[in-house]
Amino acid sequence: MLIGPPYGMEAPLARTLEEIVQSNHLTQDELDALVRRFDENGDGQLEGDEVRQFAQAVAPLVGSTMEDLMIILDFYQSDDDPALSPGEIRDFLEIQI
Ligand SMILES: [Ca+2]
Repeated sequence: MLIGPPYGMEAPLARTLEEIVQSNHLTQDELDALVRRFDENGDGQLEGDEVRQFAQAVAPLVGSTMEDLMIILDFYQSDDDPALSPGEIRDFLEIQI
């Protein structure tokens, strides 16, 4: 019998967040898994506290602070929607850092 994490079916990330950040490229699977990791209300986007958690996780990997990252993330808002969509997260991870 397989004993896995409580949410069992979740695909594990093949690479760590640090490796993804350093490579400036992420696959669709990696993007999906990342969004799921921080998307607490399950709406498929990151907003409010979810964005702060994401920024907090990424900041030390890029030698930045969470506050600075929050400002940078604002630039990646390609629409009026205050939430970060998966596409905006991809742009941020592939272009900014
Ligand atoms: Ca969300």
